[in-house]
Amino acid sequence: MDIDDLKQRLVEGDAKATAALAQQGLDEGQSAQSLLDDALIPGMGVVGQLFEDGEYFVPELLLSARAMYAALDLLRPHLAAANSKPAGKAVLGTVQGDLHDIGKKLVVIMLEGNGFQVTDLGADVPPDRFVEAVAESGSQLVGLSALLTTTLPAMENTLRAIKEAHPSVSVIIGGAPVTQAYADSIGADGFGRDANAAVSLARHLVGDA
Ligand code: B12
Repeated sequence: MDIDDLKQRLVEGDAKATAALAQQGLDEGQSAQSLLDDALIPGMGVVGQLFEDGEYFVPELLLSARAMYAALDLLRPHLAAANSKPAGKAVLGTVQGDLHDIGKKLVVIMLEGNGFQVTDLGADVPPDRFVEAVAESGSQLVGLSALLTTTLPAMENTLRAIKEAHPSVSVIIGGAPVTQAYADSIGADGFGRDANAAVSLARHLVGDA
């Protein structure tokens, strides 16, 4: 399986071919992590660039997102490697007003693969829903995702609401427009550039607690 082919099919938004190539890669012994890091994540970057250049519009983004999901479903069991010891509980979601949930889903998959029990609230999640979910699940950690500069303020509001209701809960944040400086400025407990960084942060903050 040619890794560039996989990337290209994702960029084209061909879910069937993307899934078939990802499966072929796995069958041939390529690691799920390398399929993600060398084809799928860079592929979504290309899609973003095409959108920025005015060559792609929302329908094309949606097709590529669908192809990404098709591949993620296949990779999930391989990424969620056996780690039976529960490492902690976490609530994850994309903040209110923001529909981007691929990156958040990747973080969920990687946390689960590292033994975290995760409540995934999906996308466009109002602050109250995070507050409730922490209480319901008894989580020690919340992860907030945002992909739009316009939804960064929702991240801050959500963080405030969570900290007010649950002062001892750690809140980590991530997503393309998020930086360490922004995380510091709103008082988040951590910022992760990617899903692996999210796992390190989670382990550091609450793991084995
Ligand atoms: C796919 C996509 C969509 C899809 C989303 C489908 C879905 N189910 O997710 C759809 C079509 C819905 C969409 C809509 C829009 N989009 Co859009 N979209 C994208 C695109 C191309 C890819 C995003 C993606 O999936 N990346 C791949 C994942 C793996 O990366 P990631 O999300 O960054 O996540 C990683 C890290 O950030 C981190 N991470 C993420 N979350 C978290 C959380 C925690 C706690 C931690 C620690 C880490 C972490 O780990 C992840 C894994 O490594 C980006 C371009 C880009 N370069 O990001 C534009 C982009 C984000 N979209 C953009 C825009 C403008 C829009 C629209 C406003 C377009 C429109 N005119 O309608 C709407 C907004 C809708 C809304 N209200 O949310 C802009 C945002 C510009 C800005 N600065 O605000 C971008 C950057 C495109 C561009 N270059 O202009 N979009």
